Formats: sequence, C-alpha cells, structure tokens
Amino acid sequence: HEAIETGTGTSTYSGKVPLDTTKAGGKYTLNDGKRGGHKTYDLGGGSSGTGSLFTNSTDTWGGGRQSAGVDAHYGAAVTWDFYKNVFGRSGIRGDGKAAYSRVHYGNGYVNAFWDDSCFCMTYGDGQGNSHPLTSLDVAAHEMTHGVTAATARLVYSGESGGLNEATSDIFGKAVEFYANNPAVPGNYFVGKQIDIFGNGKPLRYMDKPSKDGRSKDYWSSGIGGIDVHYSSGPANHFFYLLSEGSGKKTVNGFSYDSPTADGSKLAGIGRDKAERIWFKALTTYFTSTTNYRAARTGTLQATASLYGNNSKEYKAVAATWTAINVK
Ligand code: ASN
Ligand code: ZN
Repeated sequence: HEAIETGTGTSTYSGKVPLDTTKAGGKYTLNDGKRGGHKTYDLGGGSSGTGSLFTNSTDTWGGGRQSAGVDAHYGAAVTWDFYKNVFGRSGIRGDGKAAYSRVHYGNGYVNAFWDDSCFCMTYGDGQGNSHPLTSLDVAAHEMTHGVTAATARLVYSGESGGLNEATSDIFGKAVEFYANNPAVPGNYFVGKQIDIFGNGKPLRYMDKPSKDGRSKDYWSSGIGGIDVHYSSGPANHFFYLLSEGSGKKTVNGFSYDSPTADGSKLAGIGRDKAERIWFKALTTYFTSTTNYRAARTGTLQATASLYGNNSKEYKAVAATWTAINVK
C-alpha cells in the first residue's frame, strides 16, 4: 500500500519547504505522487545509474546529504507547478509524465545538467563538495532544457544555441518569481545562490549581460560563434527589457540598470506578458534553426496572436528587439 504524503524539508537554498512524498512499508521516499511520480535519487558520488531513492523514517527531511535532495525535489515540484498553472503544460513533455532528479553526482562537480536521453536532471556538489548546484533557478533552468527539447528543439550551437540557453535562463528566473518563496526573492541574476565564484556574484546578469565579462548585451554578426552561455546574452537582455524596461529599476530589493544599443527608452510590459510571449513563441513559432532574426519574427507572431498586431505589446516587442540590435 502506497500513500501520497506531504512532508517538509530544510533545503540548502530555499529555506523550509513543503515536499510531496510517498509512504510505503512505514517509510517515506522522495517520490512526488502529485506530479507524475517525480523521484529524487542520491548518486552518492557516482556518475551513472540512479543510486538510491531518498528514503527516510519520518516525513521531515534535510541535513547532511538529504539537503541537496530537498532542493532538487522542491525545484522539480515548483517547476512542474509553474508550467502547469501558468501555461497549462502538464510535465516537461506535456504528457503528465515525470522526469527524475539525481543529486551528489561525482566529486567536486561544479555543474548541473539536463539529459534528454534519461529524461532526468543531475546536480553536482560544487567546489569541495560543499555547494550543491541545486538552487531553484538552476533546477528550473535545467528542466527547461527538457521543455525546449520537447518543443522548438533549438539546436545547441550557434545562435539557436544561445536562444536555447536564454530560454532556460528566462524560465529559470520566471519559476523563481513564481515560487514567491521569502527565502528566494525573485531576481534577474542567474545562479546567484550557488556562488560558483565564491565572491557572491551570479553566473549571469539579465539586465546587462556583459557584467559577467563575457556575455554580449546586443546582437552582432558572428555572435553565433561564441559559447551558447554567452550568446544567450542578447535574448536574456531582451527578456529583461521587455519585462522591466530600460534604465534603473529596483525589484524585490535588487537593483538593475539596463542599457539599450540605440539609447532608446523602454517602459517594459511586465514579466507575466513577457513570459507568455516567449513561451508561445517557443512552443509555436520557433524551430530547431531559429536564429536571432527569426526569434524577432517568432515573438512578434506570438504577440500578435496573444494581444493583436496593433497592441502596445506588439510595439514593445518590436522596439525591444531593435534596442538589442535585432532589426
Ligand atoms: N548547466 C549547463 C547548462 O545547463 C550544462 C551545460 O553546459 N549544458 O547549460
Ligand atoms: Zn543551460
């Protein structure tokens, strides 16, 4: 006999969180019966297979090696809820089926990744095995690679690769805002909590991507030749500008200052609409070979279909692409 339960966990990055679990034979497991049976495994430093399903004698989780499991399980649940409640999408492939998560991958592994062949995501423990790569925005970023693989299938190189990466950053941060978790105020800095550099700085900045020293703020010819985590810059910047507008702004206590290539001033149409436009474009108009120019066209088609081609939203999308030099 199995029962769906709701426990609580103390996470590494998201404070105390509810966790949906399963009870069987007097024991609890990180098996989320409310979301397709999403399971979270402990790889125990291994790099293949599934290791062991997190199991506990009570439904209170966290501490030691469970903490990273709590983050991963929570991140998967919130990401599922975001896609379901905001876009009506049931699971990564829209078929109600769960993926699964694996934590404690390898030794001192400073990355996390989605793998479409196992339909799973995997998290390393970070430098010195002490900083798991399991923050909410990272979890949602990786799961969004699964959504992209199931929809536009943007090829992971060249400009389409940059758009693939940006899609993961965009919805990674959208999920964080959606969670509305007081321990994780929504922001536009990617991977701030995992502190990969050890100096408190995020991996990427959506308001001004070049702040990381590598990403591009604006499109230019040849941008498809750089790493996809940097050619994502203009699209991340597009999403920030479309949501919040240009210039100085403070959101949830975080301060931003977002420039435009042409000096134009943009007001922003709000994050919810910007998310809706990007999702509609991703799932309806983008293809595997969509580049920046085609992304402009695809998001304009999405905006016309959602808000009309005479709408203020349509004008804002056009002006925002122009502001990052995609004309
Ligand atoms: N964490 C990285 C990413 O999601 C892994 C990779 O480079 N594919 O982009
Ligand atoms: Zn990625």
